[in-house]
Amino acid sequence: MLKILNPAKDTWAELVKRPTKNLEELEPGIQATFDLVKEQGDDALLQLAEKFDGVQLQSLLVTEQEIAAAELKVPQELKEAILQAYSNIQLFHTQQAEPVKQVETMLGVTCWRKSIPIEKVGLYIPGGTAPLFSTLLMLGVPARIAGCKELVLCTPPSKDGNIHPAILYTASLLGVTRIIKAGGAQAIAAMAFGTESVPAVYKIFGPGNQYVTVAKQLVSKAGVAIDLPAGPSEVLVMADETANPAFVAADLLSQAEHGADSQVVLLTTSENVLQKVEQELQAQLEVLPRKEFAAKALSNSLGVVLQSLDEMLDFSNLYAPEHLILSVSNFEEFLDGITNAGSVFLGHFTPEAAGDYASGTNHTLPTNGYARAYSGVSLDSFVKKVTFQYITREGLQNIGKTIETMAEAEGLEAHKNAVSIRLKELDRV
Ligand code: HSO
Ligand code: ZN
Repeated sequence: MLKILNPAKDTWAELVKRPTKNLEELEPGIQATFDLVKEQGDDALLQLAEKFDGVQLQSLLVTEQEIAAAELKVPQELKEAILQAYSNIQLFHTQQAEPVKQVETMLGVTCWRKSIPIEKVGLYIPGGTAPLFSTLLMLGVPARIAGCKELVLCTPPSKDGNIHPAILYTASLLGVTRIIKAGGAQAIAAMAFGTESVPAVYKIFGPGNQYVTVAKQLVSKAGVAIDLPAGPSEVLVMADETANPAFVAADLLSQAEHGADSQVVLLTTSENVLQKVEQELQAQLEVLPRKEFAAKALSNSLGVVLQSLDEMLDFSNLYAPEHLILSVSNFEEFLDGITNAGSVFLGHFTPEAAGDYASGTNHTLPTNGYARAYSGVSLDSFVKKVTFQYITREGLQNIGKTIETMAEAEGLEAHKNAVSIRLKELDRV
């Protein structure tokens, strides 16, 4: 962890920059994958599963038997944990639904807005070193609450051609319509353009490696919506003298273990706290199974000593972290000052892992400074908000002149006429 003591304010903008990667060079290869999927459909997916996942698949689609077999493999304790998390996530996201409010803006002019589910959504769950069934819950639960009709899941198979049983168990709880053994850019292409087995969807969600990230950016240019511009995970912890260094280190490591490119930041007013956290980091790192990833991530990370709590807040707002943990005694005093963060964890007993799994909030959040303007995934991500209006005859008489005057001033005579022609008719009868 790079240690920085009282950096001058004019250096902050440089400090909050994430280690950037230029992903544009991946585009031609991904475009070639897209072309293959468009031309050869399922066959392309089978060929690429052999090439990239090292497996000759009998079938792309997961069968009912595979789901039933997976269910037997998930330990009871894990099933209960998944059900508890499901219930909390459902409770929190159900409350995000907005009641339809009809507003009469002028007498006889009524407007309202209604959420309509996106009919077909694609969920991508990466393979690799961690089977992220928790991410499937974070995407599938709000999709179900929103009322999306088709939930298509793509996830890469392991070398034996199977998908992790907890992913299949979670998918079956959610009533996922179709589960396809496909990963990488080819899975994104299949969900965007459709193949014999994979229905084309209108919006694609979920994390992934660089290839998946670039593939999502490319399909979004082609008119398929995506959830968020994804980047490596990050956490920023603000710690005062009351912080427990072991807790702080554990939180930093819980994010660092995601991947070598994760970034963690510690802000503190106390050099003593920074020193103790560093000792704890070393001790806790030693026994972590994913020590290699976490150590690499720590080497890109920052420990910054600042002069006051207010300075910590300013720095954090400039950084706009995906996760912000306030390990301070008086967190209430900070709440109004937080302007940029994906999700915030308050006090000494609220680990970020709670939000990652089970408290109820969503863990698909804006990274890489996007928290300045983007929100995390929520119920809203799975709906479109459609406005409606109804104008009575009297209403048009009330609002007509305003529209005519404005249309005329913009030089748009046909717009004006759409009102005038009706007003004339009303005058006549
Ligand atoms: N912290 C990750 C989500 C996750 N953590 C999934 C554990 N499993 C999102 O930044
Ligand atoms: Zn996590």
